[in-house]
Amino acid sequence: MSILEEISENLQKGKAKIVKELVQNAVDSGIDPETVLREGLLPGMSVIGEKFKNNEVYVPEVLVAARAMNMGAQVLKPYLEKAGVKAAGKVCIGTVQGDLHDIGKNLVKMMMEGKGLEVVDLGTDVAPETFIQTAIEQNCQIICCSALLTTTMGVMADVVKKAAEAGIRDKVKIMIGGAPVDEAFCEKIGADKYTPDAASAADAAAEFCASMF
Ligand code: B1M
Repeated sequence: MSILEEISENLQKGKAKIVKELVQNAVDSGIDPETVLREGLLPGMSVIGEKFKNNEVYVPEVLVAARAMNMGAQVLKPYLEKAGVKAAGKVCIGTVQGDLHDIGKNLVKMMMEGKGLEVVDLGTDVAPETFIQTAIEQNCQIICCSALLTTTMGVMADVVKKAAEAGIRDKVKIMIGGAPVDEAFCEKIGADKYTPDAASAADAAAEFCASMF
């Protein structure tokens, strides 16, 4: 079994300490940190997702796997930050109201920090008003919303609406992402950009900031 397969297997079992060690070993042995993320950690989480859908595992197993995923990702953080061109700008990011999923949001944050962007992390279950207030008070160029539930993705439309009501719609870009969201939804609610993964979200944010300075 390759070290990337071992990472995936142990993540699925929720063995956070082992995942952390394996991720460090993989990087030390010269495997590109982004490959460790894409071919080790993310596939492990996908298997858990499928099993969760099919009722083969339940919330506790998913939570320990999520913890292992986050610990592995933390090891990668400094390496991902070193790579890439530095950009300047400020983003506020959060998972929308009613939604507690934060693994994808944390990855997006990490990749954006890797690009040199300053990221204000509002956490999960974030009300539309909180996104707007933060963008105003902290002079953010971008509001970044994550949603993993079909029942919460609609909150993103409220963020766009509230930004217009607050008179900041032409001053901030609104980016959206998460499994149930797509390009068509982005257009429908009038957000500025949908990206399917953390790396493309970070690229798009850096481009937006570069064009706004
Ligand atoms: Co939940 N859950 N969950 N869950 N969970 C899903 C999302 C689900 C698809 C599982 C399923 O049934 N197949 C399903 C949603 C169904 C739907 O709405 N269509 C679901 C459900 C139903 C629920 C509960 C309602 C279950 C229950 O209680 N009955 C409940 C809801 C709680 C709540 O939020 N109010 C719930 C709870 C949980 C846990 C707490 C157990 C745990 C979350 C732990 C945590 O996040 N700390 C959990 C998990 C882990 C999942 C799955 C298994 C994995 C999600 C994940 O982290 N993926 C998920 C099944 C799945 O996705 N296959 C599932 C890995 C992550 C890296 O991917 O978040 O997609 P993702 O992020 C990607 C991209 O989407 C993108 O970049 C990331 C990396 O490349 N991206 C962005 C994300 N945000 C972005 C923002 C951007 C740009 C890109 O901004 C610009």
